[in-house]
Amino acid sequence: MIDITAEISGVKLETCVFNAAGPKDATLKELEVIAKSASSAITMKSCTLEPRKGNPEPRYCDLPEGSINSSGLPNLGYKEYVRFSSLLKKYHKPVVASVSGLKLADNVKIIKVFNNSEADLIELNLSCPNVPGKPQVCYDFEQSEEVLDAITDVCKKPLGVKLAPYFDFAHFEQMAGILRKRKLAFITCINSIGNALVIDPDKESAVIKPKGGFGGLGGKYVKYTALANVRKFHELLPHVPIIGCGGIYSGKDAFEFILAGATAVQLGTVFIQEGPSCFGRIQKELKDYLKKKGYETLEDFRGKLKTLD
Ligand code: RRO
Repeated sequence: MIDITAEISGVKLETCVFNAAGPKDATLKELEVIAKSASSAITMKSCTLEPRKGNPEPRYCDLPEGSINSSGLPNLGYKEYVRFSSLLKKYHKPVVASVSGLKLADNVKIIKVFNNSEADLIELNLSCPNVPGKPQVCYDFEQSEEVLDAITDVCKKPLGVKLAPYFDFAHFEQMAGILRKRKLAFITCINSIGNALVIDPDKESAVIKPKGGFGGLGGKYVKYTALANVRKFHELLPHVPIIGCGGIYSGKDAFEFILAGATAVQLGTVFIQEGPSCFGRIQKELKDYLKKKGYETLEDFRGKLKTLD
């Protein structure tokens, strides 16, 4: 028997593969599709205090090897996701609430209500690239410290943070220093790579409407950046579970993330492009790959990446 279960802060996942916050997870109908799929948890769309329609359409575009989006946090408002977390309990899977308040006071208020909800894990999204006029919090280290101090103070559930990709070792170290000082149940690496620009040369136009065409890049284009972020944070914070996200399309991709140090992986663009069958397919591919390698559990190889020096 190949075991691909995972555990995050006492929350057991039947497999290490589930959905990422964002794609097709804003309504109860969409969440029930995830609940009925092989996804091992149900992650809900990042929520704000008030409902939001999001940015003007078109705000998402499939690309040959991934996606670009500037959805702009369309969501039903946190109260609905608190309600959904109880309604989804009947599927007997962990529910992950994603919180992305537009200011610190909003996050505090939302988290306080989720404290008394049925959500199992809370992922604080510090990395949304698509709200006009709102820079990504996790690129501002002072603000990140302030937010994390306030949130870790009030949050009674296992709390994780979702980070944008970093590209410089000094930035990894700065963020790891901040995270090390706070009690975190997990880190999710990475959100989409913010403010990419995709151009249609025939139309001589950007492919999405908001922000002059700038949006978050996802899918295969970001896999190697995501792997680097998982690896670096695993090296710097070896005791914090990391959820890898970014360009996972196959069991082998999932294997690479775990080898880099991930405890679990989330699927984003592939779920949009393939639909809910991606969860079972990637879980099966991962199990088959472990079998081929003679591994029985994820612990056999987690974080054991070889380097050439
Ligand atoms: O809704 C979005 O535009 C969005 C969010 Br909140 C996020 O965290 N990452 C992303 O690529 N899009």
